[in-house]
Amino acid sequence: ELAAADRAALRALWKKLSSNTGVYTTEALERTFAAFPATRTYFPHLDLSPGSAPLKAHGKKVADALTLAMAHLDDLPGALAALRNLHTHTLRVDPTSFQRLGHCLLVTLARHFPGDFSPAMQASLHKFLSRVAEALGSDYD
Ligand code: ZNH
Repeated sequence: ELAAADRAALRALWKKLSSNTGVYTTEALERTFAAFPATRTYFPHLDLSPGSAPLKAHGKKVADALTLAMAHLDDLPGALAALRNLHTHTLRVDPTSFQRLGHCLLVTLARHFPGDFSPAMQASLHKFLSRVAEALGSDYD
């Protein structure tokens, strides 16, 4: 589970992102769609070209959900219950796609916050993103 040290590191990093969370999640989405084109298939109705308005809008929604998750580190399943319903029943997102988005978010944050990205920070963030993916409906670890 998320230890006290994980939680403290995660909260500190998220605080650093400040009001720019949407910028980073949008970059993570761009990286995901570029590096793993199969993930695009969930968004046939959206313009996913880099910098597009729908991409930014979606990035902001994902960022806000992660901010909500950060505020409920001891109850991620509870905090994300409604989104779980969406991702399992309606969208049927596969575990691999969650893993890929998580991977790209790690790369994005490592690039923007190199000084904060110790192996311990990476491990805490990986744990967090895995728990979020689990809460949203995937079983991957
Ligand atoms: Zn998701 C949507 C979150 C992952 C796909 N999403 C969504 C939203 C949110 C989210 C918040 C919105 C909702 C409403 O509106 O109500 N996601 C999220 C998160 C995550 C995710 C947090 C992780 C981390 N997703 C994901 C993935 C995928 C997806 C991986 C695939 C690839 N989503 C999706 C879709 C949608 C969503 C498709 C819908 C969009 C539109 O707009 O239509």
